[in-house]
Amino acid sequence: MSANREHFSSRIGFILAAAGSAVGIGNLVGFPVNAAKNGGGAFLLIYAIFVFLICLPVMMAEMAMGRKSQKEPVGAFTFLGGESKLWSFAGLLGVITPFMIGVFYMVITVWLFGYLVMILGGNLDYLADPSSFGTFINSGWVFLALIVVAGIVNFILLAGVKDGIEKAAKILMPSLFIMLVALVIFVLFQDNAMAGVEFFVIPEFDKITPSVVNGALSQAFFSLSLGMGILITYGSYIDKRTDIVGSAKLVAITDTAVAFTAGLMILPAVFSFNPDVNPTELSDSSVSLIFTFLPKIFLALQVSIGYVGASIVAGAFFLLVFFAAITSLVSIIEVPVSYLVTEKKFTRKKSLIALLATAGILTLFATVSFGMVAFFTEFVSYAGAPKSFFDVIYDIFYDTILPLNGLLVCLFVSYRWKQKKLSEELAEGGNNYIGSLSEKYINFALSTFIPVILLGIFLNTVAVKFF
Ligand code: VAL
Repeated sequence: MSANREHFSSRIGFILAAAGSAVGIGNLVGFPVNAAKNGGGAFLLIYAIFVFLICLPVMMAEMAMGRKSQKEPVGAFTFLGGESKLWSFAGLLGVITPFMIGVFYMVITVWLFGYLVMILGGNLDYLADPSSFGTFINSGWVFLALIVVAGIVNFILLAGVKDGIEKAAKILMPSLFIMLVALVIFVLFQDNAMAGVEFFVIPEFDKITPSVVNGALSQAFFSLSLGMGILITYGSYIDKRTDIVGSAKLVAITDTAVAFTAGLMILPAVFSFNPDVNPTELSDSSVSLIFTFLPKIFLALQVSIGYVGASIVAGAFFLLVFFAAITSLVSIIEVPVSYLVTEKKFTRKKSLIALLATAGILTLFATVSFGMVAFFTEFVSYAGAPKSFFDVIYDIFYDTILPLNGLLVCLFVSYRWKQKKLSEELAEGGNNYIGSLSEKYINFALSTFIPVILLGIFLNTVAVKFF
């Protein structure tokens, strides 16, 4: 164990940081709408099965790789797998992926921040007009918001693992839980809220198609921060006393519970605040839902609690999503930071400057790819349509590479690092893992059907997205 590697101060610190990474824009906003539109309770069931039977073993494998090697993805794959071109490449993908996901995640976080500030400044009525979104993202304000958000992320990461990442999670996560519960209680007591709950949970098995199943697994993978090197990196910040098996279960339960609870907030709000809205108008994209649909819903609350009241509820919602986005963004950017610190012997400060100069520029390109600069707006064309710079990063790194990275982790721990060593690592922390049903299941699943499923998703996504 490397003596000078900084570690989380406690197991709870690690769990909160990992849950902070997991709980993000994906599950707070994307999940509820996906679930409601694609079979309600039936989707929830499939999603929960995927989280626990497929994602959880991958999560444990990533954490175990990080803790055993005490390194980020590139270091972990080479340290545990020896010199091999294939596995160094897998490690490299584990660093490039979060670097690129960080670019589009940053853009959305910047918009969230902009909306939050505008709502607090009394502009909810302006934002409720869906055309305001296009105006805002093409205005100079986004650059100001970008500087502030990049500043916040830098401030947290510069302070390090314990005083930065862990401390931020310890403050932001409990605040997020409190706001979420307060909003859910408020929403559920409004008239007609139960219609939204029904829309969200009543199972409709006939809506479950192969593409819904595929979407549920991708959603679960993204939501749990898998395939992005994050949990390898966070795993390298814990010591042998931390029980990975138990901690991973808690992270998965927290993430799923937050996603479910978010559904109990968003759908009833749609039904109750603005009864004129037809729920089938709900968009599949989290982005248009947050920025063009929900402000209109919140504004309708002014009839019952006044404009200031409606702005407070909307502000609380945007603050909640912003907190979730910041703890996720921090975890995404920490992977390349950790790579530069561990492999290239940069200081944290120098790593952050290097990232600001590289990822920062790509983020600028992505920011102006919504109409401001034609070159980035119509960057390339595939699948018969022009795509912006933002779209390209999203399609490649969110949709396509994540299952590939997950597949590489499964093959690596089962066939290169070997099951016995994985089991020994997962048995640390006093959990009677060796010989348990969990051990048998995890070894079997990671070496057989999980990689097959992930390969299927990867190939299917390539075919559907790019051809
Ligand atoms: N898991 C997070 C989310 O759901 C990030 C890290 C991708 O938004």
